[in-house]
Amino acid sequence: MDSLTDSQIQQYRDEGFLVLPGLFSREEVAAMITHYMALRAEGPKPGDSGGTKDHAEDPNHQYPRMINMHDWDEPSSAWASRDDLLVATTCLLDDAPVLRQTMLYFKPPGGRGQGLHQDEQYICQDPLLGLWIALERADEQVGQMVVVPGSHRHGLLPVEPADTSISFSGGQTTMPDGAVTVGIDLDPGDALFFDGRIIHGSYPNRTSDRWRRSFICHYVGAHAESFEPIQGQHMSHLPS
Ligand SMILES: O=C(O)CCC(=O)C(=O)O
Repeated sequence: MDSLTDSQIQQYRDEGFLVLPGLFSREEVAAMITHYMALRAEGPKPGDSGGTKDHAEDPNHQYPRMINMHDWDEPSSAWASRDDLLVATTCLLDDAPVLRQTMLYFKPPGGRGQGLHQDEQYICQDPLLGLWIALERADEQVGQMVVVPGSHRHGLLPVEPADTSISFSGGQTTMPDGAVTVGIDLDPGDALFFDGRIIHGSYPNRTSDRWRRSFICHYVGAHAESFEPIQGQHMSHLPS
């Protein structure tokens, strides 16, 4: 891939997200699942997050989300720095991308989702871009990614406590009036690019036999600005 098309870039600007089907091959994502399951089986890693402790039955506690694997795992660093990803993120950020974060969300059968939020309510840099790669089929039953199209244009919104019976994170965005959520079905290897201000998240994996593993990267532009959050607009402002 040399570039995204103008209409792909425009869709990202207008809607706040863009899907690129089949960015990774089926063989690549199968190898990634094998790789990350082996890493997970090694035991705890720095920054693991199984979510709020009030739902001990949540299988995310047995398979906590890994973070910043690119700091200590060479394949993660290589996957997050692939040329095609950097071409796409350069077009969408209109700047040179700098890898800010990687995550591996295992979301086993029965696992809670993540309350709907804006990524800049966690990472105070703008512009920020999320990239979500489906390692296996992600549809409504397994708690696919859900977005509120166009919501990046609201700017940052207040945060509030999430319903931790369905969210492994304790906070969520206060929904603006008229917000409509859309679930994004993805097949293995499909990529979802999303703006750091779009409202997004996921609901629980309601199946008893399907996982919803995903490789997630966040990039900032080389000229991104750091900002101080306004009180009540950052997840750390919620009572713990
Ligand atoms: O994978 C999910 O369900 C949510 C991920 C997410 O919200 C994020 O990476 O910012």
